[in-house]
Amino acid sequence: MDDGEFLDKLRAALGEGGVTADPADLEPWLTDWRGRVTGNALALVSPRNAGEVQAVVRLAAAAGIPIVPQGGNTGMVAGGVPRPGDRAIVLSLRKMNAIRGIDAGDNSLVAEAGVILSEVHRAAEEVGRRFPLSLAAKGSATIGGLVSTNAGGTQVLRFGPMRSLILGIEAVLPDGSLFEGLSSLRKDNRGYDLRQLLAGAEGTLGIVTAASLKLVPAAPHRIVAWLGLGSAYDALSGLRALEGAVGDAVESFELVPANALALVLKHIPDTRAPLRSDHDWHVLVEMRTSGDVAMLRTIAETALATLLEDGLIADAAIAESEAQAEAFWKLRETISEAERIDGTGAKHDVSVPVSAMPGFIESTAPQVEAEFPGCRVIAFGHLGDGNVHFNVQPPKDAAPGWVAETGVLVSRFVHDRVREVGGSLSAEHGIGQLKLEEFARLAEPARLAAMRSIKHALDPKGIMNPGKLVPLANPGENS
Ligand code: AKG
Repeated sequence: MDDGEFLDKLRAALGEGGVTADPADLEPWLTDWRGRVTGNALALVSPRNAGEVQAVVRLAAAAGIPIVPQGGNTGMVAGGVPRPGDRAIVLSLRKMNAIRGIDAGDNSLVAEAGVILSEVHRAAEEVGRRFPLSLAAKGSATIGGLVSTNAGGTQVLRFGPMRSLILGIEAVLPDGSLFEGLSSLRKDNRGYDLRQLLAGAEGTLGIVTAASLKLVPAAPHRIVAWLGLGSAYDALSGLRALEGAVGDAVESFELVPANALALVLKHIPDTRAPLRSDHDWHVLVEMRTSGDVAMLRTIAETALATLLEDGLIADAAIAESEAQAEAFWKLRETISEAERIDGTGAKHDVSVPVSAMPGFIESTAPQVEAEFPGCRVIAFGHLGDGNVHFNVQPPKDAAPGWVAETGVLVSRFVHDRVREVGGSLSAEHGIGQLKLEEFARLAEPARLAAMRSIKHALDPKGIMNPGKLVPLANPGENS
């Protein structure tokens, strides 16, 4: 089947409005949001329901044309865009944007793949519940992408990543069949967990079309504090002390180094430093309750006073209003954007055992800066999950090709240190295209062999998002 015939068949299945091959229409779908990868595609298809996704998959399977599923295109590893030179179609799930149902009795909500995360938050709040996964891109990230990448975010400390919030999944498998796994059962012990296989599979085993999600009771009251401190070690000791005082009310504990805060203050409008004094490290902490917020505040204030007395923190400000709490969060959630404005660096989303993270940061940062003179490490993020974004900005006078040349060496250096402490090169962003070679270099042979077998068993024609997540047996073919 030639490309023209294939596109005609897609149009017959989806209607004219569901398919475009116009380069101007395609353009925004071909580049990841950081602008690091621009791929090629024959067409963009936009199905309106699972039946139309099935029709597309059957046509693509018959023609041997790969499918790249895309949601909000907010991913960090270029998993949702085609590769340069691909003869593929991009399948957008954004038209599948219905919340199919909410059951407050079951504490569950069923959302189609194209529903935006903030819409799920709003819908849950309307019935007195909440969906406890949040991240900076909540206004554009979609449920299908969040499931397919097993996204993390700022509430993993208490509620775990996306995988722990999935009750069921509906997905179109590579042969065009529909896996109807949308139940809201809390217990289901029928062997292999297909939901968890599809979650985090980055579209390589099928296309997630809807998910049944776990809701938790609303906890409308929050205390948000900004702390100034001297080291990442003190930050972790502070977290454990706070947990001792307020228990699992601590939902977020985000580490922000002075250089990240400085970038935000420089590049992001309407931001200002929350503390009068300067500190090497900062922490944004959020505690939530459905009960007596005055009581939580008193306990939190006492705990923070003890941390000050013990010298674990040097200064603290508790937000006095929702507006101030939002202003604190803006400082944390715009670090990524401030870094992007400042210039693309080598990005690492690493995890190590939580107790090893302060030592990892404090020892690896100077090693990187000594090995690659002029580079600056910006290590921020989810300290309590043992996950920081250990990003390395290039020297001020770096040549335009720095990321592709020196940046690759920096990444190998960082990932080797991560491996030495038993960590992972992808804590929450996935593998996509950008981490594929490093994953192939560092993963245990048995892990890779099992992943390739699963991929081949479910997608023998290799049409589902090829070149993402699963390294080929011959590493030279991955790039
Ligand atoms: C975060 O802000 O938590 C992210 O995942 C962004 C990471 C990055 O920009 O490197």
